[in-house]
This record gives sequence, structure tokens and C-alpha cells, in this order.
Amino acid sequence: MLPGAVPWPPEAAARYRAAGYWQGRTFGAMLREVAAAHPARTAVVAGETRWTYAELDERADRLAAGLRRIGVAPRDRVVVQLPNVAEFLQVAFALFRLGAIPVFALPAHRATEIGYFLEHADAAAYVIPDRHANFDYRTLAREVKARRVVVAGEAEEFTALTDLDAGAPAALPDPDPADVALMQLSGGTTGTPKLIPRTHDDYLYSVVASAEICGLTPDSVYLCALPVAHNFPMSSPGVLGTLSAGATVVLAPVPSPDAAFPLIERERVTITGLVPPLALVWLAAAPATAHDLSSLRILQVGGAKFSAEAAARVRPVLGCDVQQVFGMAEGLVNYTRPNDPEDVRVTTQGRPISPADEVRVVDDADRDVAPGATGHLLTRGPYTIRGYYRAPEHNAAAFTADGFYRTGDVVRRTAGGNLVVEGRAKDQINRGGEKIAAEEVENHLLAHPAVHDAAVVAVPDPMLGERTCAFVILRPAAREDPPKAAHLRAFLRGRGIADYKIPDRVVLADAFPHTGVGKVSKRDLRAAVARELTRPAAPERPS
Ligand code: OOB
Repeated sequence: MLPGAVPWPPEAAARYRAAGYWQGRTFGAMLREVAAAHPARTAVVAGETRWTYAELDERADRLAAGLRRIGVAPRDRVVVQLPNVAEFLQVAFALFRLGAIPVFALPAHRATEIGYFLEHADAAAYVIPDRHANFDYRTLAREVKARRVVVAGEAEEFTALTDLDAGAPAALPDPDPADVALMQLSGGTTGTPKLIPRTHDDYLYSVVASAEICGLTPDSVYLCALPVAHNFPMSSPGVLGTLSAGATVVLAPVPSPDAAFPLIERERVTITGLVPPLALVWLAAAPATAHDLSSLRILQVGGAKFSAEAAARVRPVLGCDVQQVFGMAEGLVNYTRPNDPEDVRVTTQGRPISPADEVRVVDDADRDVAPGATGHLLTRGPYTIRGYYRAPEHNAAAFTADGFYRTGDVVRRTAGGNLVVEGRAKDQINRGGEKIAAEEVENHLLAHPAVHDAAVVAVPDPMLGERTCAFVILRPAAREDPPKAAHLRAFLRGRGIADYKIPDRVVLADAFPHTGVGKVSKRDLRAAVARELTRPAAPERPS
């Protein structure tokens, strides 16, 4: 196992192998087998690009050899920040084949986050597009310290992906399936994002089991509308589950109905996954569309709570089944099943993938609550990590002594065994599926010379579910001429963080409410914004 990753205890690993969950197969081998079985089937469609399984397989081999030639070695970490382009899959499988470890960053990440990933993972390379969504990633690459930069597109002074894809493929030894295959990012609750090491054995199990639960066959067509780097569209069953089934992945450049509906019609898409705010946009756009959406069988919705009211509208409006997906990059994924009764699919967030997933619902002292009562969700199982990468101190708090992951989610379990997400205990904002660690944004605000203290909380929002509000106490010297909210936001942007982390509202405060033990009471702060939101518009400070 990669140093810095936390292995499962040997007896648990032995159990997962004996039960057949861990099959000792790598992602590289999986693609090889599917390509041998269906060489001429379409593996991926993205813009004008269409690759068969044979082509994707060969391209992955050639690129693996090219990356090896420039010095990328087995177990090296490589930060991959690519949007929904076919090269994403080529790069991912090239690294899997090489035994190097992609660290999947989101296209929205900026210099501070990327710099941190490169450094924390001690990355050997950084893979980017040239431009995407009006942003030049080469300028970002110049700002961070990357040992080597590989560009899909115009490389300028960097290494072009096409140059690495030019030589002959080399026969590389298949990596150890028990070793780390990739790293996902945690939504996070702390000042720095956490890296989630997932092994071939554990991730491939969750991916293949997900494809089965969703009924994928070689005739399925999965539309990847969300950023493919995120765990949901990557693995639940996502693009990897689709490939494991020998089906077709269609990558949409953006998730809007304008881009997605024509693709659904043209490619006869059968399944896709969205976060709740996008599902609402699709529900609003579908009745008036001229596009034929009749091929769609399943709309998955996950990443944040999807209301029962909205879930109930999916079949009447889109003519397909809704599937709720409650998952986390750390592992556990829950699905409602296609043959569940309608009320289960509409009102619950589903049940775990695996019979070996252990789920506990506990009180503040880690005691099991009564059946059906609400409590903290703890989980452990064949595809849930036992620790973040290189984070021993954080791991001591994020996992119980016996290896359960503390999800930070507040849930209840129905008599039928389905989970209903009732809330969250972790200090995180879920902005329409995009996770924001309050502490991370607070630390950036504290770096401003006028800021004495900062507390970031969630504010309910009809569209996104939640938005962020930053409460700020100014230093006495700054109170005469307080900085405007727009100035503080620009300051945060200048710190090089993803745009979705910039607070939607900034409210100046004289003091923060405290809890009994003297911590800032975020519950009271949330109540304060809620009161303000329901009051008739009073002049807000600052604007
Ligand atoms: C997915 O993964 P992450 O790592 O971005 O976020 C995980 C957290 C969960 O702990 C929970 O707080 C929230 O996102 N969440 C949901 C939810 N799905 C995720 N909360 C309520 N209802 C849901 N359906 O978000 C993710 C990973 C794999 C599949 C799907 C989502």
C-alpha cells in the first residue's frame, strides 16, 4: 500500500476478498477485458470525438508509455484537472495502467487549491486543458510549482499530451490491485482539503456493483453532465461503471438543458446523474423542449438532498424513473433501486450498495439510537476508506477506533432499511452539491488585514438548497471605513480559491454568539440570517 494511505485491517481485507467483493482486478485490466469483448463499440463520445473501446484501450497504452518516458513512475501522484473531454478517460486509464495515481481536481479549483494538492501529494506532474470555460489553465500552471505540466491542447512551454501519445505502447506490469488507484477530494470540514485514496479493489467493486444496481447493459448510454472528476459522475455508476458494463459514455461540456437535451436525443441517452439544482432546471426546461428525451430511463439525483416534491415530478415531466443517490467520496454510496415502490424512490435517499456495508446511526456519545430515530451516520465497509492520505491527526477524529467513518450526516433509517438524510453535523456548506468547508473560507477571510474574526454558515436557498453567508467582525481600526462585501469577495478570489467557495453574502457583526463551551454558535448565526431573510428588506451592511 502506498505510504501515507491507511490499509484495511488484514482480517477485514481477507473477508472482503473471500466474499468476492475484492476481485484482485485493476481498472487497466477491466478496460482491457471490455475492449477485447467489444472492440468496435463506442466507449466515449465528447464533442466531435468518438472513440471505440479498442481506440480508448490503445490510447491509454500509448499515453502510459509516453508518461513513463518522461519519468512518471508507478505510485507517483499526478494532479489531473481536466473538464469533460475524451482525454480525461485516456489520462485516467493511462495512469491506472502505469500504476501512477491520479489526484482528481475539479475544473473550478485555482492556484491555492492546486498548489496544495501538488505539494501535499508531492505530485510528479499536473495535467490540464489549454483553455476551458473562459479560463486559461496554462496561467494557473505558471502560478503553481509543478514538476511537469502536461497539456491537452496547445501546450505552449509545457508538454503536449499529443506528443506523449505518439510513440509505441510499452508492456507495463499490471499494478497491485490492493494498492491505491486514484485519489478523490473530500468535501472537507477543515482548513485544508483532504485527499481520499481509493484502491483498485475497493473502487472497482463499488463501480461494478453500482452498474449492476442501475441495470447497465452494453446498450446503455450514460450522459456525464456533471464534472467527470467528481465521485458521483465518475463512479456511481458514472463513467467508470458505464465502461465496466461495455456501454457508452457521452460527455457533455456543461450540464445545461441547452447542451444536454440535444445530446440525449442524438445519442439516445438512457441514464444520467444530476445535483438537485440542475434537476430543477431540467424539470423546468423539459416541458417546452423540442428535443426527444424519450430514451431516458433513469435520472439519478444526488450530492445534496432532493426534495420529495421535486422527486415526485420527475416521472410526469421527464418520463423516466428518479433514482436518489446519497454518496460520499470517502466510500459509502446509497441508491434507491429501480424496482422500489414510488414512495421509497421519492422520499428516501436509498440504501447501501453492499450487504457488507455496515451502517450505524448513533447519538453524540456514539451509542446506537432506537430504530427509526435520527442520529449521526457512521459507516465502514468494503469500499469506505479507513483514513485520509497523510492526515493522521485528522483521521483520529474522523474515524472511530474500530474504523467507522464519521460521515457528519444526520440520518434516520426507515423500517425498510432506507436512509433519509435529515441534516448535517459537520461544519460544511452544501451549495447545490458543491461542498465548502467553513473553516477553509474563514481562514482565507482571516488573512485580510481588516478582519478580526470570521464565521461562515449555510443560508437556506430555494434553488441551491444552501448558500454561504460569512459573518465578519472587523478590527477596531477598520470600523471607521468598513470594507465592502464586494471588496472582501475580490480579496478571496485573489487568494486563488474556487469561485463556488466565495461567500454569497457578507454580514458585518459586532460579536458572535457563543455556545456553552465558548465555541462560536453557528446554529445561532444561521438563525440570525434566517431572521434577517424573513424580515422586510432592511438596509444591509455592507453592500
Ligand atoms: C457526493 O460526494 P461528496 O464527497 O461530494 O459529498 C458527500 C456528502 C455527504 O456526506 C452528504 O453530506 C452530501 O454530500 N450528500 C447528500 C446526498 N448525496 C450526498 N445529502 C443529502 N442527500 C443526498 N442524496 O456528494 C456523492 C458521491 C457519490 C455519489 C453521490 C454523491
